[in-house]
Amino acid sequence: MAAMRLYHAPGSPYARIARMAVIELALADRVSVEEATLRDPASVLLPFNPVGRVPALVMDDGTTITETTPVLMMLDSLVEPARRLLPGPDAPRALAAYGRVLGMMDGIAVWNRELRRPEHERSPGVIALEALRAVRIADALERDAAAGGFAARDAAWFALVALLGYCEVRHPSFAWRQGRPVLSALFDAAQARPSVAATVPPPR
Ligand SMILES: N[C@@H](CCC(=O)N[C@@H](CS)C(=O)NCC(=O)O)C(=O)O
Repeated sequence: MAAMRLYHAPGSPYARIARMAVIELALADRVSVEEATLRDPASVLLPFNPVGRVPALVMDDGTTITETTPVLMMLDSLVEPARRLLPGPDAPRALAAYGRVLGMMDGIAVWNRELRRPEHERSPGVIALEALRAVRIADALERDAAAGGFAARDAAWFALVALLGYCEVRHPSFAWRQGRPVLSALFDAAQARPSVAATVPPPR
C-alpha cells in the first residue's frame, strides 16, 4: 500500500510537475495521487497543509511537504541518484532553466488569477506587467531551446511542459506559440510521453 499521498488539482501546473515525477520515477506503488479542492474551507488538504496549495506531499508520519521544489526533492530522494529529476549545483544551466520556467509559471498564475476576477476588479496595470513578463521570458526560453537547452528529461523540461500545457488550455489569452516554433515543436513532441499524456489539464 502507498505510504505517501500527493495532493493535486487537475488544473495546477505546479502539481502537474510532481504528478509527472511520480510517473517518471515509477513511484506509483509508494505515492498515491489524490485530488484536493482549492480555496475551499472544507478541502481535505487543510488539516495537513494550512497553506492550502498544491502540490502537497503527506508522508506516512503526517509530515507535509509543500511547494513544488521541496516535493520534487523528496520524490527524488526515493530513487537512485542517476534517475533524479532536479538538477543540482553541478548543473548550473539546468538549474537556471528550471528557475526561469518556475518564474514564468508564477507570472502566468498572477496574470490568470487577475483575468478570473470580475472585470471591474481587474488591474490593467498588473495584467500589462505580467503579459510583458510572459513575452520576455517565453522569448528567452525559445532562444534557450533553440540553443540546445531542455534536451534532458529533467525537472526543467517537465516544468516547461507543464507551463506550456497550462497556457495552451487554461490561459489562452497568451498566444505563446506565436513566433516560437522551437517551443511549439518541443511541446507537441512531448505529448507522446506517457507521463505528459496522463496529466493533461482540463480546459478552464
Ligand atoms: N509556489 C508554489 C505554487 C503552488 C500554487 O500556487 N498552487 C496553486 C494551484 S496552481 C494552488 O494550490 N492555489 C490554491 C490557493 O492559492 O489557495 C509551488 O511551487 O508549488
